[in-house]
Amino acid sequence: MATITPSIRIRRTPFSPGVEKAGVKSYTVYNHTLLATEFDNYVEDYHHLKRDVQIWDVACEKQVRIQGFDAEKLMKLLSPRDLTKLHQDQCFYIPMIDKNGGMLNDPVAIKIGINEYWVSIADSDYLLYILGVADALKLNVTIDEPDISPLAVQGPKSEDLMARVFGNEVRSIKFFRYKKLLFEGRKMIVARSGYSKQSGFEIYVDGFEYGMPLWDKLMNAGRDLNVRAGCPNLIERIESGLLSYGNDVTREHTPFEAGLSKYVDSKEEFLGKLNLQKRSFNKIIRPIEIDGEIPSCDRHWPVFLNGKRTGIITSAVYSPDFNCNVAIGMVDIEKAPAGTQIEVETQNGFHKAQVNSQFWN
Ligand code: THG
Repeated sequence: MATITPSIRIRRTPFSPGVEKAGVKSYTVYNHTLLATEFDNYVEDYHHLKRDVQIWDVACEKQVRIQGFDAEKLMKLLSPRDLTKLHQDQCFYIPMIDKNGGMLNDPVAIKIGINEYWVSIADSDYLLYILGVADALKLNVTIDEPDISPLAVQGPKSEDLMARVFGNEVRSIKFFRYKKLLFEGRKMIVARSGYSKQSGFEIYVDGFEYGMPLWDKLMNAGRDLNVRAGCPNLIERIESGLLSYGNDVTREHTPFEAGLSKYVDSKEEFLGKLNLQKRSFNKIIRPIEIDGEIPSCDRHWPVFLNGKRTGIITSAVYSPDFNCNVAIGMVDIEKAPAGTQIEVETQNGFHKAQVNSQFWN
């Protein structure tokens, strides 16, 4: 197998030495930054995540910081989600759209204060878009990418491990809320969130130099909990229906097609509002079960209904717990409801498949 040539453009993170020491097997590149994809292998990593606790270097989830008098105004212009409901100790998952209603990113937004928000971005150069909007509208804000690196602690034993390092206060943090807790005298945002459904936390590590000390402290404190280095797991995230921007959803799709309509509820003006409301849509994200042995999903797999194209598969993998191949597809909303028998064409040929309603709820 060929490897990626290391260079400055492909950024390392504060936790890279820990990831390497743990024996990372493969990486992807996300926001121009290294992101591990496998340590042991997808299946072992998956069972371990669902049983124990893992430390994830997700520093690639870069923070776009918006500060200043117009910060809230700008956030409301960018977001179809009702941000009047976002409290000062809270995070919101938000679809972000362009003027035509197409998805540009699906970050987690964090309200730090009246005049400060962090946008924890998915894999698109979303800082550039925010900067363009702010400059064009002459808003009174500064926009930058601070030295803040998310570290995720995920898995059923995550709360016990976090309590050993940050104290019992972590136990009272509610889902998608945060507290500012001390690590080595430095206040850091600790949220109950993360890119898995196995429960967990994200620490927004404030300062590169705190990265490895925190990594090591968590690893040492969790030995008897069988803590390991991990990463977002392909199998677990498809089972859980967590979308991957750039894979499952792109600018071609509205939040409705992405299955994110519950996050479109802003009553105020936002960029693209009218076009989003006017734009018709006939496709939607659905869970799909594919028969037979499938290769890795590194290209769109066409989906057929009675021999006619009816959509695409964008992510797929074998799930040991569900004992079938789980997939995410964008299919015709009317012609392919749950239960529809379809066919999927992979690089290895045709497979019988079924639109499902069961793995996500
Ligand atoms: N954490 C942080 N930043 C991120 C991600 C993250 N940025 C990039 C990427 N991941 C964004 N994508 C998602 C997708 C789903 C969720 C979070 C980020 C998620 N969704 C919950 C769910 O679907 O159940 C619920 C969200 C809600 O109710 O508001 O967790 O993982 N910091």
